[in-house]
Amino acid sequence: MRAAWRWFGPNDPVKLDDIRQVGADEIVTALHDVPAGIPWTPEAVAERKALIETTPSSLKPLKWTVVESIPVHDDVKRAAPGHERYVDAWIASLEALAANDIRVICYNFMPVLDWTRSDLGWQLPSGAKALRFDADAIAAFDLFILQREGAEVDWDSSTRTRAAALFADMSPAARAQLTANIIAGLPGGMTGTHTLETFRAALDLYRTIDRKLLRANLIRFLERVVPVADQLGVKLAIHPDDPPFDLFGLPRCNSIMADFDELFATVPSRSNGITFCVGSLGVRPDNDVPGLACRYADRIHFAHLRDTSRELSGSRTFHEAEHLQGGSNMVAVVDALLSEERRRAVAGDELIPFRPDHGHQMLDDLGKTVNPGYSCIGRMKGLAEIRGIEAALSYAATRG
Ligand code: DNO
Repeated sequence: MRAAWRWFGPNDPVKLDDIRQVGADEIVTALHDVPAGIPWTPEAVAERKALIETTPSSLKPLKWTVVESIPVHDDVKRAAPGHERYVDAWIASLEALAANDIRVICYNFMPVLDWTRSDLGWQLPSGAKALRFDADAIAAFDLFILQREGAEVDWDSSTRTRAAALFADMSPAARAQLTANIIAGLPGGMTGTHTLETFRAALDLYRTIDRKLLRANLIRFLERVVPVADQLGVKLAIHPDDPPFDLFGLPRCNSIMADFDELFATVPSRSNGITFCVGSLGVRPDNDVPGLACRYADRIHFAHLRDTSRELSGSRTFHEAEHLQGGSNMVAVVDALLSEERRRAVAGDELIPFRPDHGHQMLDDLGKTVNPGYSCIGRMKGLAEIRGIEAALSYAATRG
């Protein structure tokens, strides 16, 4: 497997010279400063690539191989009038990347929000900090801060009761912090930052769009971009919904096996693939994550190897676990990826780039200003553990 590392560009507190030391050879990044809907130029991509790949002679080179992400403009997700120009811009970005020999593109199709958490620094018993999705806090936001019409029917009665108690106990500062965590944008997020007013307005635009329509819009988008990807040898890797269920009345259509089965059956080209994100898929007890890795093996163009733990049966609360301690069997997932790689090696296909994701904030990173989920040491620990699994399984495979 090809070890990669997400880098947010020149302002990332984790520098390229740090990344040379963590055990990764490839860089995952994007032109994060270009807003959704604006085409990336070949020159801008070349400039960023040169920044990453120009290496002092005594040091190990890094290579930019994966883009995470080209943002899909929200108008495309709604197929709003005039959205075609944003599809054209997406295609222009894809062409600019291919012109620079960057051929793996991660993207998502979640309306309005990208990944969502209630807590960005939840203290673990070890003293390290994790990201957490506390369903009670999210419900408190939905019911009492956002005061969304119809929110009551989306939360079961015990969650509503706990949410009310939680909200009553929260200080104004805690309420403001919760709001910011949910709607003010997270690192690498592909959606804008919101105030309560703009968020309500964005939700409103989805009133008539359900899961089925959203999927139809995704298919429509893919019918335009996949032929270009086919022609340029670019792999498209959709990121599963995070979390993998509807939120704030917004539909999500890439959460479970039935969603991906339909997506791949409708647009069968092998360029139409997946970012296999273990932690996102694993939030659903009905997702057999190693089973999905086997099922979609030849469409896995990129992998996010991190894991999550569901906290309470019947509730949607989860937190980011240590990379090998979550609810999915990471060893079985890596085993599935390695067996797919043996097939690819014979076929002459590219091996799978993967990155560790959402590390804990720990040790010297505690107290530092970091991109939540993207501090260095926790991710480096996750990467080391995954590389350990890979080494052990590869050795076992040579012994038969
Ligand atoms: C979070 C990331 C997501 C991901 C996008 C892909 O840490 O996994 O922001 O980059 O959803 O488009």
